[in-house]
Order: sequence, then structure tokens, then C-alpha cells
Amino acid sequence: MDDGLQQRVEQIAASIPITDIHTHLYSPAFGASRPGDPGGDPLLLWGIDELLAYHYFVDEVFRVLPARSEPGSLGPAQFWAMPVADRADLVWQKLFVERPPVSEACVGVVDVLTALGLEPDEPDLTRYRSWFAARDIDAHIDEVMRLAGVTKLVMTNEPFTDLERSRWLENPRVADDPRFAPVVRVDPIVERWPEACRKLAAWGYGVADDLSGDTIGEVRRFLDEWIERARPEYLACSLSPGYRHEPDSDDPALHDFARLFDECLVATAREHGLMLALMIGANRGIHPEMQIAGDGLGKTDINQLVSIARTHPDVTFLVTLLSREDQHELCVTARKFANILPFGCWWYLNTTSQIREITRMRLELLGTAFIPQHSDARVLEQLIYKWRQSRRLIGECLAERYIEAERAGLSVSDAAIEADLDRLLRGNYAARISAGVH
Ligand code: RAT
Ligand code: ZN
Repeated sequence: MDDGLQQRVEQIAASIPITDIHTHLYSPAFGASRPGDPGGDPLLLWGIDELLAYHYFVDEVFRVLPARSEPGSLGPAQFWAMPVADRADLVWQKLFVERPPVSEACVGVVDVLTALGLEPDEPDLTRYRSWFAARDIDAHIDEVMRLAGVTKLVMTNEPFTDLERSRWLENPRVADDPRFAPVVRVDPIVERWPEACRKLAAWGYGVADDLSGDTIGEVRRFLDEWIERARPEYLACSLSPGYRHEPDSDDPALHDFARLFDECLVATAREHGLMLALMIGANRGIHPEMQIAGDGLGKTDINQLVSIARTHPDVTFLVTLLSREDQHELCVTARKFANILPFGCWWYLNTTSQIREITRMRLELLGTAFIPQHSDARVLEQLIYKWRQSRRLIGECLAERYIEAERAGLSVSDAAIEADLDRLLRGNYAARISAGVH
């Protein structure tokens, strides 16, 4: 490896302001958690207790707790009944005190504490709790964003979630914070139509389970109203690994799925000039007792995505797939369909080895025409470790390509490196959202 080039790329990467295109963070007006006070239904989570109660640690802690058959074991139901602070204490004790933190998420917390100027090896959480309790949330958000190098955070706004819906209805200016951009995500319309239909009917839309009457028009009215309300940068939905896009199917369930997808989601995206983000591959609730920590993953059939991209050449699909096995097919498919914009190393792929592997593959097959990462942060301070690590790895992978280019006889200027990193960390997304009409 050429250390000089590597260093130049890393230095330039450190200076590029990042747009984080998919997070579960909210602006404080949606309600922020208060360290030491579990009440208030907050949507913006932050602080040491939330960091340790993160669902990535729930599966990890169960792997080291006594087995269900042993004395002293704890079941998921008991675990979830514990207050956040008790869950955080347990995670700290088991994963940070009794053994050195090794997993991606564990090392991430150490990185966060160190970056915030705290000692990462306290025997318990007392000092961290007082430190966080003394923060002012607004100034803290600015500080965390500065440490992460992020200048814009894209939220995931879910109108089918009662709590979130009520925050939007109570305060029409709830999203007026320039640091946070809205996105309207509507999984239930395509993934759980009976549930979506019931809610829409209760909210006064004239919809029917079998899509009869003006159901499609009414779903579109709902989406139009939310676009008007939230002014999203894109529309989004998550699809399970076995989804099928078969508009001509005789199977009524498949036919209805395709109508809701094509005539509601895609048609709305088209009309408003928005991208539609598809997050595909989460196998929800494979261990239901684990609640939010109970989701697995599955491989998808790339032909379904081909069908979507071919049917709708005039709509851009931001696509991320959860299974490692699907990543090469996604790159090849994106080479054929310029309206597929691959993004991020999602969830179980947001690890050192997977980011390296996937980013290398994407650079080799797609050049710089993709969006290498999003954080998926659910707790504010996670931005720090997730972005420090991704920024470094993206720089490392890009430097490898420049070394190849130099070996082939071309020398790459700092200006060219900066332009490439700007595309990857901000510009490719900005170019597509500004191409739309808002
Ligand atoms: O990564 C996560 O936190 C998951 O729980 C999911 O939220 C996933 O990212 C999603 O957006 O569905
Ligand atoms: Zn997510």
C-alpha cells in the first residue's frame, strides 16, 4: 500500500461534510430523552443509558447470560420489563466489565466515550450518567455532529407510528430544524396492508381491504398529504426478503402488492419528483420475544428488483440489501439500471469487514456512482463511531483504487480525490434530491 496516497485520501476524507441519508434520529422538537428520566415518550434518543440499551446489544448480552435452562437465567420478557437504566447496567457489566469489548457495537461505545473526553473503562455508569445529565441537548447535537463530521441527518419519519403521527399533528413546525431532513416511510402499505387499511379507514380515508372502490386514490391522497406536511427528501419502504413484484400475477395477494407498490408508492414518488428508497431483506420478528432485537435477514430474488427498475425507468430507487450474499448481484444490476442507486452497508453489514468488502466491490464495479454508507443511528452519539469508522474505511478502499490507477500510469490530484469523496459522502445524494421537485 502507498502510505503517502493513503494518507492524502484519509486527510481529504476527514474534511468532507457528510450527509447521513438514513438514521432513526429526530430533531429535538419530536421529544428528546432526558438522561436519568425514563418518561415522556421521546423520539430522539441520546446518552449512556440509551447507547447501552441499543437493540444491537440485546442479542449480544443474551449470548453471555446464563442459558434458559440454568439458574439465574433471564428471559427476554423479563429483560424488556426492566427499566432502561437497569438494562444499560446489565449490558455494561456483562459486555464491558466482565470481558473486554470486542464486537463492532461494543468497540463503538468505547470510541464514543473516548471521543467525548471520557475514560472508557469506568467500573459502572455513575460518572457517565452525571456527565450526560449536565449536557444541553441542542449544543450536544452540534458537538456530536462536529465530532462525526456530519452536517445533515436524514430522519426516518413513519406516519403509521401513532406516536410520531401525533407529534406531526400537534406541531406542524416539528421538523423545522435545518440539521434534520424528513423522509416519509410507509412500510405497512405494502408489507402489512390489512393493518395499514384499518388505520387509514380509522383516519377517514375511503379504503377497502380488497382495493375496491377508490382505494388506490385514497392511499395516494394520504401520501400526498404527508408529502405536503413533511416535505420529505425521499419516500421509503422496507421489504421482506421474499417480496415479489408480479403485476400480472393471478394470485390476488401478489396482484394487490404490485398495485399498492406501483400505483401508490412509485406513482406518488414519480409525481412529486422524489426517489423511493427500498430497504430489502429484513426478516422481521424471527424471535418475537426479543422485540426490536428479534429481526433476522434473508436473501432476496434480484429479479424482483429488476422488474421494478425496468417497469419504472423514470423513478430513481435508492436500494440497500441486508444479506451479504446479495451484494454482488446488486452491483451488477445497478450497472444495467441507472435508476438503481445502491446505498449503505445496512445493519448487520455495518461492520469493519463487511464495509471493506462491499465498498471495494462497489468501487470496482460502479466507480463512485453510489452512496457508500448511512449510519442507521438510533442513538445520537452512535454517529461518532459509525462515521469515524466508515469514513476511514471508505478512504482506505478509495485509496486502493487510486493506487491501481497510478500503477496503470495516471497520477491523481488532490482536487480529483476531493471531488470523488464529495460525491460519495454527500454529492451523489444531493444531486438526486435536487433533481426532484419539492
Ligand atoms: O438497524 C436498525 O436499527 C434496524 O432496527 C432497522 O431500523 C433498520 O435499519 C430499518 O430501518 O428497518
Ligand atoms: Zn434503519
